[in-house]
Amino acid sequence: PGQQPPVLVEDRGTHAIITLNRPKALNALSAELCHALLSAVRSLDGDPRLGAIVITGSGRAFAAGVDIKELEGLSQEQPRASVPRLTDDTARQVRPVELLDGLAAVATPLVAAVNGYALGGGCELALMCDIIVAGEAAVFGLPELQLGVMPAMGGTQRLPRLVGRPLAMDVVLTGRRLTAQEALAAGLVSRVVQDPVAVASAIAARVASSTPAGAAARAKAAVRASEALPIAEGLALERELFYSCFGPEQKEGMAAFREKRPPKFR
Ligand code: CO8
Repeated sequence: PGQQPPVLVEDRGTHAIITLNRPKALNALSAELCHALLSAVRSLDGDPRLGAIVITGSGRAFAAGVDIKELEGLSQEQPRASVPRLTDDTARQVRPVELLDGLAAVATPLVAAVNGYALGGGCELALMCDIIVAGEAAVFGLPELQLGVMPAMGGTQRLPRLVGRPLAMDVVLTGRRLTAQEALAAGLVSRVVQDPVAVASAIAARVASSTPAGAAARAKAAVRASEALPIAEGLALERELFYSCFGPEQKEGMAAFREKRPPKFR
């Protein structure tokens, strides 16, 4: 553990910004960093004031992957970890990088602001987020094969669902890196901008100010479910989640429309 905290958390009132903070190691995902990141996201997820969480990296990387120095010590005999609930006791006993699978269960929308290298586990971390905003210098890639292993934080499953098999296979097998513009054209990111943190932050603030937490969480869950469910099941889930919106948020949203005033959700 260094002197610097591995992640920095900034609470902006309506949203929060988490900055991966190992710039000298290009924010490589060490055990300590993974643990701090998931703890931070989980505690922010429980805060009703916060409408979205931005994740970014300090310096010239978003994250250049899992910390290779720590990965080197793994072996085939490592127990397969089930994804645990994060209590401090259990968390420290599980391979930390697998803890990040827990990000999939976070209800608050996650916005990745990819400022530079997003490679290997760093790219896969971005793929776990709900919206990805890239800076012009962003670089995406899955170079795990060049290390004698393969992507294992969702890259082989999420990338083809987002960009299609041909490009995903090209990226996985060749280690080819995608520029921000290529990532945009492929549908991997939704915007390429000069200042990704500022834009991600504006997106987060907009989500927070214009949407109620319950409806945002349901809509996020429904969109995410489209990656896993056959369409008939997805449509049934969507309808069920729609009706579960009818309550205080819907009453306020529709009353505000009728009274020609902005809704007050948070
Ligand atoms: N792990 C540890 N340290 C890293 C990593 C990393 N992934 N990436 C960069 N660093 C360190 C370098 O070692 C270097 O440290 P030092 O100054 O002490 O030598 C420092 O960061 C700066 O890096 P470079 O000097 O290499 O900077 P360059 O600008 O020359 O190159 C690159 C930048 C191209 C990004 C280069 O650093 C690089 O190729 N990094 C590795 C990228 C990579 O292979 N990532 C994949 C890692 S494996 C992975 O993510 C597995 C995911 C699945 C795991 C599932 C587990 C269950």
